[in-house]
Amino acid sequence: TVETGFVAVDLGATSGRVMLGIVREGSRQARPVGGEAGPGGVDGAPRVELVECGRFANGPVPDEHGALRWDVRALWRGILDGLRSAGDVARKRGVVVRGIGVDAWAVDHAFLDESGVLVADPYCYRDPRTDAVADEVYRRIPFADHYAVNGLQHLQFTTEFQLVAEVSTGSAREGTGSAGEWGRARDLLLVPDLITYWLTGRRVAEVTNASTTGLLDATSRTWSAELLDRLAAGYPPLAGLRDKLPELVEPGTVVGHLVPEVREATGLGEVPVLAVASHDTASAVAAAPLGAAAAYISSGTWSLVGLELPEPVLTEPSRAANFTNELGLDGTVRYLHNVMGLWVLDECVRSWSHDDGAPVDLSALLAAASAEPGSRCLVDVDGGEFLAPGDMPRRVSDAAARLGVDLPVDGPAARPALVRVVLDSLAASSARAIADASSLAGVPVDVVHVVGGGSRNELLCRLTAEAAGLPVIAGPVEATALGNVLVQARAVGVLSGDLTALRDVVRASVALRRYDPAPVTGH
Ligand code: LRH
Repeated sequence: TVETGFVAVDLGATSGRVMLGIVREGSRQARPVGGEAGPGGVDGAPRVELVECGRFANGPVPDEHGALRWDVRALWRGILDGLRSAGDVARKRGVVVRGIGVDAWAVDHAFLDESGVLVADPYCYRDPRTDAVADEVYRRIPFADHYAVNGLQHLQFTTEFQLVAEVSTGSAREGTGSAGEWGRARDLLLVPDLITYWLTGRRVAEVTNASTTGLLDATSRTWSAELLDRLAAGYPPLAGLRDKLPELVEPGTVVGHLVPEVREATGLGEVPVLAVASHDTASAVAAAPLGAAAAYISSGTWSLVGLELPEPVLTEPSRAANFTNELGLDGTVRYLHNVMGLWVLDECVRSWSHDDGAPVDLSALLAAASAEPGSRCLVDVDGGEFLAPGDMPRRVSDAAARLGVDLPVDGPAARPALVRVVLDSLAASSARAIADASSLAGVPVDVVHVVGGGSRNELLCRLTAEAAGLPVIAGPVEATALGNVLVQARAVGVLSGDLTALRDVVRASVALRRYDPAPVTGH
C-alpha cells in the first residue's frame, strides 16, 4: 500500500533536522510502543511516524567584526542533503511525499536585494548590538504603547530592535556595514521564510513567526500600520520598512512548489511547499497534547512557558509580568514567558567539554546532579547576563556568589552542584511563569506538558513537577517536527479536524511519561 509522507525542516539554534513524517490510518488496537500510554483516549486516531533523514549542527558564527551571525548557506546545504535522504527513504518505503514545511527559531531575519539575492548572513539575536536599543526605542514609543498592539514581552532582541540597531548611526555595529545592508535590502524575510523562498521562489511572511517581530497587531493578526508609522517617525530610515514586509500567510497555506534547481539537487518531484506554524515554538505547542487546564513548557534552548488562549491578554499586569502574546495555530494565542532554558546548561557543557578536550557525559552529570542536595540557591536564569555565549560556569558561579553561595567552578568534581543549581533555578522559574500565566489569564492550571528536547531530561521534569506542585507530562521530544507535519497533513486533507483532533494524533503516535510532584532529594 502507498503511504503518505510530509517532510519537516526544523531549524533550531543548536541543530537543524529534516524529518519524514509518515501518516498512517488509525486502528482500534493502535497503542503507542515503548512506554506509558498518553492520557487521552486515542484508539482509532491516525498516527505519525517520524523518521530522521538529516541532522546538522547550527550555532552563531562570529563574522570578521566579531558580530554573531547565522551561516544560512551551511544550513541550506544541510537542508538539501536532508531532503535528498528524505526522498530516498520515502522511495524505499513506498511513501509518497505530499508536502514540505519549514520552521525555525523566531525573530532573526535576512534581507534580499533587488535581484532576490541574500544581502548578508542574518545576525543572531544573541549579538550584543541590541543591548541598549529597546530603552532608546521606548523613549519614543513607550513599552505600554507597543504592548497594547503587539502584546509582546520585552526581549531585547525582538526584530524591531534589531532593525533599529541596523539603521542607527552610533550603534554597536557602527562601521561594520549594517547601514549598507539595510540600504541594499528590498525584502525582509524571517529565517524559515527565507528557506521557503529558496525552495519555491516565493516570498511570504508566515504569521506565527511574524508575530515575534514586534510589528504585528496581535488582535488582527496583520502588520500594524500604527507601530510601523510610529517607528518610521522615530527612525526615518525605517520609513521604507513597510514595503519590505511580505504578504502574511496563515499556517496551512500552499506557498508554492519546489523550484527546478531544488528538484534536481534532491531528486524530489513537484512537491508543494506549505507554510506551517513556522515559529518553532508555535509548531511545538500545536503538537503538545494539551487537554483542559493545561500549561506547557516548550523546552529546548529556551523554555517557553505558558498557556494556549483564544485571545491575547493585553492588560497592564500582564505587561508588568512580561508575558507575551505570540500567535499560534488556528487563531490561538501563545501566552507565554521566555525562560532562559537549557541554553545555560548546554553552554556549561560546551565549556567543560572544551576544558576536557572531550565531550562531557551529560547523562552521568545529570545522574550526579540528581544526587546533589537541592535548593542550594536559585539564580535568576532569566537575567540578561546569561544571554551571550561563553564562560557560562563562571557566570552561574558569580550569580550564586551574589546570593552568598559559594559554587566552585574548578575541576569536574564541582560540576554536579553547578548543574543542580542551574536546573533547580530553571524549574523554579518555569513554575513561577506557570503560576503567573494562570493568574494573569484567569485560567486554572492542573497539569504541565513538557515538550521538546528537555522532555527527555528526567531530572528537569521531576524538579519542574516538584517546583510547580503539579504533575508533568513529558513528550513528545520531537514536538516541533510533529507540529510541522500535522499542519501539512491537515492542509492537504490527509488529516482533518481542529487542534483537539490533531492532538489525538500526537497521543496515538508517541509515548508520554508522567511525573507526579514529589521532593527530589539528594542521598
Ligand atoms: C525558540 C525560539 C523562542 C524565541 C527564540 C528567539 O527556539 O524560537 O520562541 O523567543 O527562539
